[in-house]
Amino acid sequence: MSGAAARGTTGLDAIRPSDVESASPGGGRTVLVSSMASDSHTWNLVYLQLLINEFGFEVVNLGPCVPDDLLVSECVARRPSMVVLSSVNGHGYQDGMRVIGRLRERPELAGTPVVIGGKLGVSEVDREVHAADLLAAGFDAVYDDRPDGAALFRSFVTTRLGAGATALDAP
Ligand code: B12
Repeated sequence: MSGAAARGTTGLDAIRPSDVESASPGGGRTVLVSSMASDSHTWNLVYLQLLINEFGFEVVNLGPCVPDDLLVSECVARRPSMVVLSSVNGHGYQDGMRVIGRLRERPELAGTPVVIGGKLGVSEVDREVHAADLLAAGFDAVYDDRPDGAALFRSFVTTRLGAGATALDAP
């Protein structure tokens, strides 16, 4: 009998993110990647997982359409060294402004680096204002549809988490 079956859980329960074996609760080298409630896009998350693996971290990827409560509970349970949120459907600003408040109100997550990136809105208008709002609300960095986003993100990770050289450093 599987562990999930032994606990009497349903099929859906059986694949809860907290059952992912690569997770290392509280581990200093684990980064949590997630989308937010409205966004069903997935390849952005796969891309981020591979990129962060290259930085030398384990990744717990919660996937798309993650409800706020699940995101908060997984962050509190796992205590990742960083939380990376991604949104490309155009609602990232709204989702991000809501979610960062939920994360920061938890004392366990008050000092955790949390960044957001992707295509956070549907137009260029107000992009800078929205980025400033997100920073003021508690994000440590915002990467909104920038061609140099990956390089800036690597720089942030190196500075804040002390990641080693990566493939991006190759000539
Ligand atoms: C495939 C796709 C879908 C698929 C998704 C399937 C799946 N399982 O993932 C389906 C058909 C489901 C879909 C649905 C929708 N989509 Co769509 N989709 C796309 C498409 C064609 C490709 C996305 C993709 O996979 N890219 C590959 C990944 C690797 O790249 P990426 O997502 O762009 O992410 C890159 C960067 O943004 C950045 N990045 C992302 N996150 C982060 C985070 C950090 C920290 C950093 C540093 C960088 C970073 O790095 C990545 C690599 O460069 C894009 C258009 C396009 N050509 O980009 C539209 C697009 C994203 N979709 C769009 C829209 C509007 C929708 C819908 C709302 C359409 C609708 N009316 O229903 C829905 C949204 C549903 C929802 N609830 O979210 C818009 C978003 C508009 C905007 N933000 O301005 C786009 C841009 C199309 C367009 N030009 O209008 N979509």
